[in-house]
Amino acid sequence: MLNEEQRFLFDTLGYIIIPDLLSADQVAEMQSTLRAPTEDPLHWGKIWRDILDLPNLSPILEDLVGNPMLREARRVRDMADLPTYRLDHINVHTHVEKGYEGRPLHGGLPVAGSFKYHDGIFYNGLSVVSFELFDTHPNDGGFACIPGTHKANVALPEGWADMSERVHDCVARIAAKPGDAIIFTEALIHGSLPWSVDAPRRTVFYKFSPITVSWAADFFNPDDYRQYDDMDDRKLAVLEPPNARYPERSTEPEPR
Ligand SMILES: O=C(O)CCC(=O)C(=O)O
Repeated sequence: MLNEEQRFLFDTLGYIIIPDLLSADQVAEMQSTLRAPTEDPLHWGKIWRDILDLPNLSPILEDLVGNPMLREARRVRDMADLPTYRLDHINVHTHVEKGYEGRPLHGGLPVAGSFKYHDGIFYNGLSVVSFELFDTHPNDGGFACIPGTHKANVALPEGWADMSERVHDCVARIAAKPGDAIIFTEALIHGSLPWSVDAPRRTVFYKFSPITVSWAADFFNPDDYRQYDDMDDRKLAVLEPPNARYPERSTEPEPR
């Protein structure tokens, strides 16, 4: 789970960086199996499915997007410890080359995500884990956000969203090295800076939602992935469509 410093930073800023979340080998495996983003990345290789339940990521997602009440109810009933959040969709950016104009600032309440903190519990809507596969130095381009705007009450001023010509001083340029994960709520106002160097930018976004919620109109079907030996009940649970995880539902991963 997040430590106290990370909890403070996520609550205050709307994002955190987890250094070295992926090992050099895992990054190399992603770089070598990356394909056209039109295909389902979960069929590209084991690493793409491993990300569904990494031991150093899942507890953080439980903290940010999971459902502690459901987790406790399952514990009391001696049921399997399945993740209490779901994969909403995956985006893979392979189009970012020198000259890319960037993607305007977007997100924010209540358009894309939601954010609340109460009694020690985070209630996040759509939340993103972004993995850079190459270095993104702060002035080369990459992820940008206006820290704290996941709690903003006032709309983004006219003309600030487009970052192709001018980036307002309040926009933070967030650099990451391969293997780092940037975790942010879609309630945060964020976007992509213009990309200005010869090296490409390749970024993988796994986006998670609370179990009953979906941003995407299409859902994963756990049955499409049961054929892989590396899939287990926890990974299948992350791929369930939105539902309250009531017992004996048709998509329940545990043996019926
Ligand atoms: O380029 C980035 O890292 C930002 C991506 C983004 O805007 C998003 O995932 O919604």
